[in-house]
Amino acid sequence: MIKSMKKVLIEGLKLKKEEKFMKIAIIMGSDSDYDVIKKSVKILKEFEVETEVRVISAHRTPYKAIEFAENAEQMGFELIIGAAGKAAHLPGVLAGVSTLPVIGLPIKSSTMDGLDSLLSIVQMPKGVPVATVAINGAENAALLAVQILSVKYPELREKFRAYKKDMAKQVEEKDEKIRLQVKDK
Ligand code: C2R
Repeated sequence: MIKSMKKVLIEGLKLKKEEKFMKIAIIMGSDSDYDVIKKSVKILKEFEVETEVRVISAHRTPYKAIEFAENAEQMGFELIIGAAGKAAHLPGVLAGVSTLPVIGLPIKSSTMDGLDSLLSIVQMPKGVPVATVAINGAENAALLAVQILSVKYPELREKFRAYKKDMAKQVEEKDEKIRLQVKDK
């Protein structure tokens, strides 16, 4: 009896811990986008943000896209990154249905160098914002997601602060290196 009560308690605690966990979804229009997306996944892993990656297309699987967007919040997601190339309507459709913040990541996958995706994602009509990053800007999509979630999770803000510090340190090291190189010539 006591043993089973303990089990329930532990299960409950686990659930509570999981509930607290930051969780985002990366929805890409095709698996051919994954080469770019994996850079977002890497960063989100570094920040220990739980990330689910799915292939769902507003064009090829429209009902699934709508169903996902309708249920995303209930599934525990707090933010969606929508990544697509060509006529990239996916992030806009997700943002049209869900109230979660949507980051749009234009993928360079056509003969138009990704400008088609960028314009399809960034030129949203008022009322349905999609926070669009650069063409193939997978790292910034992940970092922006971290920054948005850090409003709720202070530990993420601290990690992001450390990330920025480390980035500045790297630039300073490069500056020092190039100055020495030029001086030696
Ligand atoms: P394939 O390589 O599968 O032919 O896809 C994908 O994101 C991909 O970059 C080519 C490109 O089509 C994009 N795609 C969209 C959508 N679904 C797929 N833009 C959409 O619903 O917006």
